[in-house]
Amino acid sequence: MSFFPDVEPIRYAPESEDLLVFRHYDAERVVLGKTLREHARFAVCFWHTFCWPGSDVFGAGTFERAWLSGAGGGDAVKLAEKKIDAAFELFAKLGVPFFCFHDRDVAPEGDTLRESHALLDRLLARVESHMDRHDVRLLWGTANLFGHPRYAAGAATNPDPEVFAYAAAQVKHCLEATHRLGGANYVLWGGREGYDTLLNTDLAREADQLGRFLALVAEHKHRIGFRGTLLIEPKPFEPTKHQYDFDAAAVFAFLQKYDLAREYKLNLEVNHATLAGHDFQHEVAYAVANGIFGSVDANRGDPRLGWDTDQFPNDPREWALAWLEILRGGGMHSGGFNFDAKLRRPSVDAVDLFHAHVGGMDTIARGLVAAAAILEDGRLERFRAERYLGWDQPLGRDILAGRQSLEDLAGHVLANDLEPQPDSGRQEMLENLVARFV
Ligand code: XUL
Ligand code: CO
Repeated sequence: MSFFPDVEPIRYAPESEDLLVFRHYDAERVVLGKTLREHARFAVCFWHTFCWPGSDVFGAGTFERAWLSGAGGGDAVKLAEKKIDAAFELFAKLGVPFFCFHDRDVAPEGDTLRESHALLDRLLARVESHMDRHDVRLLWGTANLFGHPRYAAGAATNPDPEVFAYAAAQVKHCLEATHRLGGANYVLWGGREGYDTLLNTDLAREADQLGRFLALVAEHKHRIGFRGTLLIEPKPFEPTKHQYDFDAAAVFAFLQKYDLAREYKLNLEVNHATLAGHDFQHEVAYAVANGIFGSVDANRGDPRLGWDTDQFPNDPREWALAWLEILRGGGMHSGGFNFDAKLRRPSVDAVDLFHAHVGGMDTIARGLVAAAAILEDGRLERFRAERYLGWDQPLGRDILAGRQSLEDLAGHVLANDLEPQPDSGRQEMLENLVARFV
């Protein structure tokens, strides 16, 4: 049975007038020594694409999907099976090499944790059989530690240690399932790890709890021999007023405090960067500079809306700038580009899922091709390198090597009557240079 009978596998056809083709994502095209498929490692997520019915806080779901209701009745397991079948049909037709899921996306929650584990195992067997037949792998798995009411006041940071224990049991099972499926990474987004008011919150205590939780996850990863990367996904707020994993810098400080910086990298999401008041490029550059860049949740926010709109990417320039940082850092390793993005509610047809992903993949491919061309052109890199040349001279080298005290530096300036002259930063020229490629 086909869930998308009207959609043919998407082809790369840059000259075509058809709107359901790739115009930029030529998976086999090689730039900087790798194919676009290998560079981008695209992934489709289960939650927005297959689980979300198009509801919002003001209204019910707008999408009619055979795997959410309808034929087959309300049997939750039957529907979950259909959802998995539909997902793999979409992955294959889009030609994406990866997918991502939360435990509760693929299997309904049972009455007890034991039952939830059994349901997940049963449904993941179906996922595995699809993975055997299609060339699709798991980019990352994650546990949903935010949906159930037990987690309303946090999971690891809950005032009740029994909730911590429950979350630990859930993550243990999901990490093991991710390992079984050969996942390349495991993600921890701090769903409700944060607070709404300090009147009832002991911030220092909650940080220690979270530090302990993440240490336990890392320990277990090694115990079971999972070789994938552990990733933390920063977000500044929503659902809580203040999320602890605010942005890349906050997470890096946290990881260092709890001696976890060798165990975790970051899964950076564009819309989360926007909410934190950063350009996405900044978050990527910061993570690369500190050796914690891991993976990307690809989407976009709205410049006038202060919440997580999770729209599909459509700005090649934004992606060219992000790619520049990623490529300077050596490219993607275990990570990839996961479309953590959803349709707008009136986009009710299943074909809209294809238009959305095709546009997102094309946008990111365009950014990649542009960034590779900028690097090959070399002028941007040369300009930046030359701007710092002084630091390769004796004065700069001595300062960084700790061979100059404040006393020495003051003496140097006074003895030589130094009056440094500014060199132009040439921002406008560099913006024009980038515009030539995007
Ligand atoms: C929430 C969000 C999540 C994580 C996975 O804003 O981005 O979907 O990516 O839990
Ligand atoms: Co995300």
